[in-house]
Amino acid sequence: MKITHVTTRALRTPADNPLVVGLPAPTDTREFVTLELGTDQGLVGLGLTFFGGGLTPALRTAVEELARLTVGEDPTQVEAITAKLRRAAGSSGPGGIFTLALSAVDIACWDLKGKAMGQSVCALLGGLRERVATYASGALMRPHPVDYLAKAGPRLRDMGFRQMKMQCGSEPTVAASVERVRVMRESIGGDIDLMCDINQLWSVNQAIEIGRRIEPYHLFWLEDPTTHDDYPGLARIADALTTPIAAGEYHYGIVPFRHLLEARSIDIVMIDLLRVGGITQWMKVAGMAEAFNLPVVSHLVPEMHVHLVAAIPNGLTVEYMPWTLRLYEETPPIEGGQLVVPKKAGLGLAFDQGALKRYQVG
Ligand code: SMN
Ligand code: MG
Repeated sequence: MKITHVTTRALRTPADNPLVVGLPAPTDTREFVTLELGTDQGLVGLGLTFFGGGLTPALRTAVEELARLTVGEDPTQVEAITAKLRRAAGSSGPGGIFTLALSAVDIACWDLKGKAMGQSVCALLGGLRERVATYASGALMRPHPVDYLAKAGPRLRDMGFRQMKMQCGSEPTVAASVERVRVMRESIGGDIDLMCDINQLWSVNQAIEIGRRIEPYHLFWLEDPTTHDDYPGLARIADALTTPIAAGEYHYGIVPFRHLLEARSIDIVMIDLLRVGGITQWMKVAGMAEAFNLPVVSHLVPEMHVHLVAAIPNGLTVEYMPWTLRLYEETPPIEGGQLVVPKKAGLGLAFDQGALKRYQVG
């Protein structure tokens, strides 16, 4: 099989959150770049990337340029393609736009590999489980006041979610942070797994102080309590608290995970498919985590991550963040609080061509 043609698009969608209703209509937007790799066998592989922000046109150009370099290549030879793209990109990697663009190409190659072999990406990668735990994300965000959280949390529970994540970190006092977690926990009861994301907003000492005071509310994990590359600082927090510390979404490529793991900075390894460099690199980090006896969780793009978390023995849960779901004809359903792994070949996804046209920019 050979790659014969390439289609990329930059998209802009409203930044709404279909997990919950009753929120004010969003005014901001989200940007995505899509990739379709066509082949001489008539198969089309799909890929996606984002995090470009205002540089999304540049990210699209990077995806287009890298994808063009794969024309004539066999998409099943993913490491050979990666090596070629790294060489071609000179020293513009390893982080930032190069890696985000590489991820789209890598994902599309894995989709093609699955389609060519008539197997799901999950099956190709190990095929351990048919469904995985998942948690509601994006509904209990930092700008939402605590009384909103107390209404939205039970709604998510009533929708069938057994796990959900809130954000904290911008409260003016320690007491307000503790109160936010207390109210959230009390609104959903003790049976639901509750995670809390700080998105690097606390100092190490703040994280330890507040972290100790919220231990009675039994968080499933505390995420990115401080700066992502303060490896010893994270280790101090992880040592001081019983609550598991999760981090990894901000790291590009595979090497920073070596530092996180060697420094014992984290208890739960969060891997972002787009920042790590795609499916090939995601699996390498999952293996590193397994060797350190640590569980792995995903970041965003649940429709793709479901294959990966389901395929590895240390896969814990998939973040169900609905940002990208409107771009497809169909996405994996949630049954009994678990995400069902698609059985169709490849990623089991098809872009909704109407949505692509509607949201395309440039
Ligand atoms: C997050 C990060 C980046 C974009 C959206 C959401 C958040 C998460 O940290 O973990 O979902
Ligand atoms: Mg996060």
